[in-house]
Amino acid sequence: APRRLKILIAGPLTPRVMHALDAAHETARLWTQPDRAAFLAEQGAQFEVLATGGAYATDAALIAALPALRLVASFGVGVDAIDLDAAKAHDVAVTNTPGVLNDCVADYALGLLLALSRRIVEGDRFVREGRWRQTKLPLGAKLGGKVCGVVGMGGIGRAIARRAEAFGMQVVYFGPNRKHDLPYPYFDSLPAMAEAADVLMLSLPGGAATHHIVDAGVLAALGPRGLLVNVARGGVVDQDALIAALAKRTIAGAALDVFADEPSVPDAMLALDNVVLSPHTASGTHETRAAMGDLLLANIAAFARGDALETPVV
Ligand code: 8YV
Repeated sequence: APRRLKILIAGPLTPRVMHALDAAHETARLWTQPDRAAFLAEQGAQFEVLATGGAYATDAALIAALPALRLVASFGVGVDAIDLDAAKAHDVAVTNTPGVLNDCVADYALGLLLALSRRIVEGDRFVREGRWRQTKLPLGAKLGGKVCGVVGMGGIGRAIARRAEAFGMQVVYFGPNRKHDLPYPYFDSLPAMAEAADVLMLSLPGGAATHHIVDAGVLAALGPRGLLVNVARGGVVDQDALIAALAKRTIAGAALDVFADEPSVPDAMLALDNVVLSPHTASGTHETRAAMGDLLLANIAAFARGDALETPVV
């Protein structure tokens, strides 16, 4: 029989996931503790599992405060909020929820690109504000025939590439490795790909290795007709450089689901008319969030049975 585990829940997960954890295990909620440090000092030693998500930091201090910890099970594919070195050093396994969100995140990335290139959000405001009677919405830009540069050709990048092809775009990609099973041209330099591309679609992992990989130089290379879509992490873009590039129109526009310091969006960004803003919701469908929750629960269930984890992060 699977063991009942002592599970610490780092922050609010979906109600269904929390209900399932409460029903099968002994749980505690870290975010509701009035004194987090005192709670961890008194009770931290009992938890074997930390159930968390991309918005909650699992840093070295938290891992050190949980000496019995053996599993960090995270809701979401991105693990940049987890100190993987500290986890490894303390012999803590980490799982995430890859694969199940690829289609919805890619759908949303193309939705953001269409919203930006075809001025869909602007058009909605235009009609609501009664401007249709006086004037016309400015023209947009066609996607077909343009070059779509995918930055990070993992599961999400591949799903974006298939959709971009269906829109008649030519796909190219940048990442640490060429993928030999893909027909698309590969670039080993991001500035060189930005120069060649009309659109940059960011679908790469966040964290130290990719911090500000999209900098002022990459934006300059993308050029005055270039469009940027980010469904990855805010930290992969130098946000100040992006605001400057959008304000000076050294790129044409951006559509952003992620930001440097969520949920804060700088006033200078809010003031721009060539950016579409979205509240980190690319995976946010009933179906995908349920599948992500199921995978998180399946990893914890495998751990409780002593079986191999479903989706360990390597
Ligand atoms: C989630 C995400 O909304 O999977 C990810 O990495 O950013 C999103 O799917 C987020 O992680 C929820 O915690």
